[in-house]
Amino acid sequence: MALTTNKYILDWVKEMAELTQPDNIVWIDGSEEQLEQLRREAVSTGELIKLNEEKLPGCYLHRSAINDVARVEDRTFICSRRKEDAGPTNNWMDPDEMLAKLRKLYNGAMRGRTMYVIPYSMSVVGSPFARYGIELTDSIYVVVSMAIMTRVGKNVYEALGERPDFVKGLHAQAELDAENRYIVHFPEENTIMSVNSGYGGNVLLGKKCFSLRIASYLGRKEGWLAEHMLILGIENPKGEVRYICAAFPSACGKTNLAMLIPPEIYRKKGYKAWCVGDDIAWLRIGEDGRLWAVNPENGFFGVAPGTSMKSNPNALETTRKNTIFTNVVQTAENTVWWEGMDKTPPRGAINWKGEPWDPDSGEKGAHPNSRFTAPAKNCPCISPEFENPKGVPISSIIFGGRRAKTAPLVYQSRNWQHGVFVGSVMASETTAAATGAVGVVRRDPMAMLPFCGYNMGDYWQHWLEMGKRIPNPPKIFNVNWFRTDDMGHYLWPGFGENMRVLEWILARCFNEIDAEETAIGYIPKLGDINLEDSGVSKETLAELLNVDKKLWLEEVKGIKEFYAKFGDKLPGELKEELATLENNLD
Ligand code: GTP
Ligand code: SPV
Ligand code: MN
Repeated sequence: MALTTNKYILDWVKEMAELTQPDNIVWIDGSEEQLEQLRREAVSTGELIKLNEEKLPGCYLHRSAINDVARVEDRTFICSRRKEDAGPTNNWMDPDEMLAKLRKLYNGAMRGRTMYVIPYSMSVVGSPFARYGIELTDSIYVVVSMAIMTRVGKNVYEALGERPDFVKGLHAQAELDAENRYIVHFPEENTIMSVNSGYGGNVLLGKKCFSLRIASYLGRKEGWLAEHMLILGIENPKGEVRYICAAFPSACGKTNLAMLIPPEIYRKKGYKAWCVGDDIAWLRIGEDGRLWAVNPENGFFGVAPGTSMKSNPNALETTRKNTIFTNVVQTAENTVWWEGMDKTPPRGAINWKGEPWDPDSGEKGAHPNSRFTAPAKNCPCISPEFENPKGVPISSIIFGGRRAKTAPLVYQSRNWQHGVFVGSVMASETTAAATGAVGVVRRDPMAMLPFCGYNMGDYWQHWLEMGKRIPNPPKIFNVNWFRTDDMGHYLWPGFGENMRVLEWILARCFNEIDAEETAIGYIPKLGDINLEDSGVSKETLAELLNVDKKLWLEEVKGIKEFYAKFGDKLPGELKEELATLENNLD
């Protein structure tokens, strides 16, 4: 039975059901009873595997199809009416043409299956930040995952009333055919359509599709920002909490930084770290003239490999109950394992593909983009402000990526405009989070290349205009945890040790420390990064902070090529900043 009288929802569900022809329609109410019933059903069909209840209570394993393990950027479209509104970095097709193509793929796709109607909220229901969505799907995995990642429940219908302003999402698994897989956004219609996939990033439509691609479009219209950023609070010994946002591309360290545990020397002094979000931030200008951030999500869809008691104990702890694991190793005792969890791969286990796995074979047991879907409230360091509808005030915005060379450990921009330039020229090595080559350096402005729902040139302009409207803007920095020596070893220990860099960043934000000016911006004075007990020598720090002019002149060439794609849409301010950089390097 329908759980709403909202005519826009009822009409749309009816229309989509006529197209996809499911045998039944089930209205999701968000209750634990209904979710439990669905989990049982999914276990009975093999869609979910119940894990060891004693060791991992309430946890499940899911395996996606072997050809369906990551986001598909080449099959992701922004179908605005005008091509120029999607811009040179997005795939585009005329909306009518795309709809005709999609209708064929959806036609009868749910025959013999059930359509689930999921009402969900991004951020706390009823809060001024909250935005609502309805996702239609024929996958129980999607229903139970959305119930972790977002706020699913009947109260969404109450909050929405009879209004039409919800994001429509249609997902059908269809044949899981990679050749006909499409992740399509119609920003002007508030609509998302996903077909032929079952992988989280392509089908949990509240996440990248809504909270970044659609929300970035809304943010531009309404004067706010939707960003691919973690939100972290650092509490100092005086008990003051200062908040940062950080944008790193996929699989470049957001979840790890968001759940950071400060090194012992900091803990002893009374420093603490609080996680507000690990992937997405919605930012607005507060009445006090600062920028305020909320995390619209309710859970973490985190990278499993590399997560260990050493690298990220908080993430591991978060996944010990009520978690869905995707494409990891299933051990003989029905628990989970992945590369980098510990040094002893399990014997007699099953790999991510569901086959018996020999750790000596040289083949990986877990897929490099295997993930956990875990409730935010499980996280030991979840911030007391996590559900605060006002969000948290941001002192610093940090951009960063994976660069073996070129980018120093940290540098600060000279001002907001220069900071926008720094974000716009970010580059990073590609990872397994999207299909395609791994380890290739590409431009990924603000870590939003795959997630901006409109023309990236307009997006930069929007950033520049936001800066003019924020009386007390955050200071903008760039970090690189991934610089290597000539043997390819990381020079910086990373993870919890990144606290040492955050300390400098926050000191800069509150005008508590000097810096050294270079061609690219401000860098720390050698003595100003605390290296006590870090195992890092002053010489290594000097190498990490080195700005190699030759490499940066190469960089300028790359930036020019990239900027050229944007034609008239490239803001003049960014051209100016590029000229300044080139001058400074001479
Ligand atoms: P998405 O969920 O795809 O957006 O990724 P993310 O940005 O949250 O990345 P995550 O924190 O999951 O880290 C991805 C990979 O980078 C993991 O394998 C981590 O172990 C590794 N990593 C994270 N932080 C650091 C660091 O400071 N240094 C080094 N060397 N590796 C890191
Ligand atoms: C990312 O790729 O940045 C992720 C995972 O956070 S996904 O939901 O697949 O986008
Ligand atoms: Mn992400």
